[in-house]
Amino acid sequence: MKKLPNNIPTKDELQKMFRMMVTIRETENTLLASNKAGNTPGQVHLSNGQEAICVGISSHLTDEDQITSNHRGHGHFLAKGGNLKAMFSEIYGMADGVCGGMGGSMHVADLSKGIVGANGIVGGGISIATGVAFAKKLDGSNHIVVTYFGDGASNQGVLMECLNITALWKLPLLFVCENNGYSEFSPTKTVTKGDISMRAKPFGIPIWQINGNEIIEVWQTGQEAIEHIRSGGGPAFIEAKTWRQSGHFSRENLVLQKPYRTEEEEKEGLADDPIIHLTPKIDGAELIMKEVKDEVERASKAALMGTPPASNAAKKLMFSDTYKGYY
Ligand SMILES: Cc1ncc(C[n+]2csc(CCOP(=O)(O)OP(=O)(O)O)c2C)c(N)n1
Repeated sequence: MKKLPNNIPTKDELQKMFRMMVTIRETENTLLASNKAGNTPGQVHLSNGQEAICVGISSHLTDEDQITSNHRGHGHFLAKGGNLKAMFSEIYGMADGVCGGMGGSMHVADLSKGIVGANGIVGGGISIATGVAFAKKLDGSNHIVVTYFGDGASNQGVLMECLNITALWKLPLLFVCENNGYSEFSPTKTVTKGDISMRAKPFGIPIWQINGNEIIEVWQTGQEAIEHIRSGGGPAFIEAKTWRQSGHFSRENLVLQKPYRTEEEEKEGLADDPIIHLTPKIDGAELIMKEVKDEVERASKAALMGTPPASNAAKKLMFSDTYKGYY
């Protein structure tokens, strides 16, 4: 296990990261309200409480670096530079969404920003990232790939396969496990044995286990891990402990027969909030929060004014020209 580094972000960097964390939180809250109002086709998986992880990591990435994400991917998308209004439009199923309104919440992607995509198949993003990292290695660039996945996904066999090959071929991949305490409705400790990060140990991959609710810790570790990868050292693994404030999906309370976490747990979890931790360090935090609230509200309202894709758009948007003639 690597020791925590002690470099620190500048005041400006901290403020930028605070703004992004608040943007993600406000976006998720708006999506929950939109979901209740019937404006999202299907459910949404919200990342409230987990914002510091993708924001801290993304602050070391460029558009040429790429990420893969999971079903809880709105924050990953925004932190990597994805467009807010285009994401709302996508989740509302509108033609001007970032994927033409065809992908929805679990498939937000924007290749121009290095966002290879969210993914509804648990663990699916890990293997896609491994392929992308292989391509980067073949290109000879020093750009890297980050794959975000949950503690539940770490029990998928594909993680072992990808740890093995990325270590053997020294691929430029940062594994980021967002350990938020639950896999759907199962507390992690009831389905997962041992320290997740230790799964990378037999492959000789450097490991950091951090508090994912402390942005400075995430930023510091992200910088060190990414430097290791960019300098050709091969993959790195960060396990960031956090707590999922929202339900597994937006309106789980409508289908759950009994709660899977106690009131005490909820109270403790909500108090350990990455935005609450960071706020005292930010000058003008209140103003930033207000500006962000207005910006998010405007983006959501503008997205709702869009129109759904035409019915014949499915063929054009879902199949590449390579397969012309097959459909
Ligand atoms: C291959 C596969 N198995 C099962 C599911 C159903 N499923 C959706 S989310 C989820 C839990 C994932 O937990 P975790 O990886 O910890 O992510 P979190 O939801 O906590 O962010 C499961 C089992 C799925 N989508 N894909």
